[in-house]
Amino acid sequence: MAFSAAASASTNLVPAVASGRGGAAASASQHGETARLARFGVSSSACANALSLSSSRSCASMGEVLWANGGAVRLAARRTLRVRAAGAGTIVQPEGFQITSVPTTPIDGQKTGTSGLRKKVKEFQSPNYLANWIQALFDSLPAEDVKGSTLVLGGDGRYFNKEASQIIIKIAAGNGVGKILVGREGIASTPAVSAIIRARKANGGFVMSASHNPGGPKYDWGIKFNYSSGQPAPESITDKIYGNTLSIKEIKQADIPDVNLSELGVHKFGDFSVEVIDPVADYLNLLEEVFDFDLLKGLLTSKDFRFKFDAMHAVTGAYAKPIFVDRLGAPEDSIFNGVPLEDFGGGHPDPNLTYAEELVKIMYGTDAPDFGAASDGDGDRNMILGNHFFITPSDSVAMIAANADAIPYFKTGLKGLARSMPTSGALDRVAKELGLPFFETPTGWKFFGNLMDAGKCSVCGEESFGTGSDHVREKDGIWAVLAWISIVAYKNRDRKVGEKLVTVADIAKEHWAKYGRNFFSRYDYEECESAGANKMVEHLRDIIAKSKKGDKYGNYELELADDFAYTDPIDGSVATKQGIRFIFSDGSRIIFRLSGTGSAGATIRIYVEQYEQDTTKHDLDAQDALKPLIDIALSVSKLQEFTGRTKPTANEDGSQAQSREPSDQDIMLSDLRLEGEDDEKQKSGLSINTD
Ligand code: VG1
Ligand code: CO
Repeated sequence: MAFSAAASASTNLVPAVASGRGGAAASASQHGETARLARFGVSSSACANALSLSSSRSCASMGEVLWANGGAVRLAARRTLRVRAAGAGTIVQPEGFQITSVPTTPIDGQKTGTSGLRKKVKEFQSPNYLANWIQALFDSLPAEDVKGSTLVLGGDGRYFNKEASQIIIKIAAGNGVGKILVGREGIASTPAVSAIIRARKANGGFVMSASHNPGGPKYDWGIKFNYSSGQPAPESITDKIYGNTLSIKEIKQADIPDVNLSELGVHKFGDFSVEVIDPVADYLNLLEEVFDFDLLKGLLTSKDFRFKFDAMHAVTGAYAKPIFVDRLGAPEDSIFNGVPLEDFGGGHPDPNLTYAEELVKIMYGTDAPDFGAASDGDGDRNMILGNHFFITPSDSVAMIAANADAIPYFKTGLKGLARSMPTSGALDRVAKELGLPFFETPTGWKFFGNLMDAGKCSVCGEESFGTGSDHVREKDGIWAVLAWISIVAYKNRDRKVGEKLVTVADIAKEHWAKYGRNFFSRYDYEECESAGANKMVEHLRDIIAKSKKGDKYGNYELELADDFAYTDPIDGSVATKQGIRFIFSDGSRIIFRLSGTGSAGATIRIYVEQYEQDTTKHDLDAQDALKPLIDIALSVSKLQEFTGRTKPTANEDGSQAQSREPSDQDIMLSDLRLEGEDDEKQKSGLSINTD
């Protein structure tokens, strides 16, 4: 018997106050409106940004029923919670609502990966799947972070977030949480959740997102928990959650009605309350402290600077217009795919040269704009493009650090720099030049948090399109875009209209001339059969166990081969088996890792890197520069033998996603090139399937 929390509620709803826009009107009926909510009720340019809509603004074209009732709002929400409740019993009855103890049994496989728990939507929809994990989380936190605590709830707007929000709210109330701050429509980007946790001194927060993984009924859903300084939960907590999922017996669930998340306002249920907040405000306030908005505005409103931002129908659609257009004066048509959709418009919300295809075409087309950027599902990744130019993520973090004087937040100097292990060594060179403390961490943002809390790191990044700073404890897509616009604006601060612009490409080339260029590329073999992938890793572990300094690999001489392990310099925690590294005497590297964010099978990632000091070689195609290393990577790993794969499914940093299935026309790694309609990019002479 499934427990049904149907509610024709008359909650003690306090009309919206936080918006300052008057909260009299309310989106009323939630009856069967999933389809409309799928588009967040947005269907016309007049309502181009549903999430920044004033609650009282009429938006008839949305086809939504908006109605006011003299300042009071009645909810008529009716939803079925997928919480199995056989034998459920009331355990407490605090003022305002009952708490039910719902018996449950452990569900296998709820182990958190690189960034939260990610599975197919169907799995999360199965009875108690999400509820078990949420309860296991509450069972893992110290009492002071649960009883009477304040938690933030946000998400990227993907399919299942609506139902998930209600489940999380009810279990939070059932466990004695005092207050949930939830972004309107359940929306808040990952960096915004981090910012809100910090600004409101919350005990932690949830992000409902599988990040860059596709969304929709057939695709992925995910949940992440961030702790009190806004950082992704450390492994000590995620391990505990996993342990609790294996022994869970009951879910504590408040019998409260579904909360209307469409309107700003506070819903009170005895000692528990849910405040629906503007997901942009706290985050934008923070960005205004970090950047020189006048400098940014000067460039974005300049007649001869053209900017494009691709929100990929993901969460930054809710942020792009309020920030870039309304606040910084960029033209409205700078933003495209700017409406968050439950299925991201059928796309893959991953800002790389493969999936942000529309933006890439514009930036590599005729009469291309000066600056292009994109962000991922939950707004923590970014891609930066100039006119016919791609900034690799590994270069991006290095270049931001090297140009930090363009950003007021860093005016007292950088505290230190950090990158994930597979990320190229470009940042290391900047740290050395600037005499800054430098850290190499395992993959995943959670490892940067301690360094930042301890005041040891200001700027950090990952090769996977993640860049950020200690203004929050997450990577931050919009921050990275504003950082780059700041750099371009700063370099052009004395320029008169009509004079040549110092371009994104100029900034990159100047950087390479000073520091040398780290050619870098990553290849993904997605959804391989797990057994084969694991065998390949075991094979590589055998090789590193036998290898020694001085071993020859083609023309390369081995310096070190190991399975990367990291000891956190702050709390001493140790993370082992974080990626197999072959480091050669000239600093070149080959790295193998299994992804921790997939929802099916195993994804093998191969990262290759080679440093080049010689400026005359900086315009080489990275695939050419890296070919010898790629050949070694394939032969040493015996990848084809173990997985049956003859080519990668994606070169995330550049080229293209070939069909997920190996086809007859096998393309060798070294032949990866943009093809067909992408000829334009080839002609440009710039290697875009690189690093
Ligand atoms: C990938 C990236 C990693 C990133 C993680 C989360 O992990 O490689 O650098 O931190 O995704 O990013 P993995 O384990 O699949 O390699 V996101 O934007 O999904 O929060
Ligand atoms: Co993300």
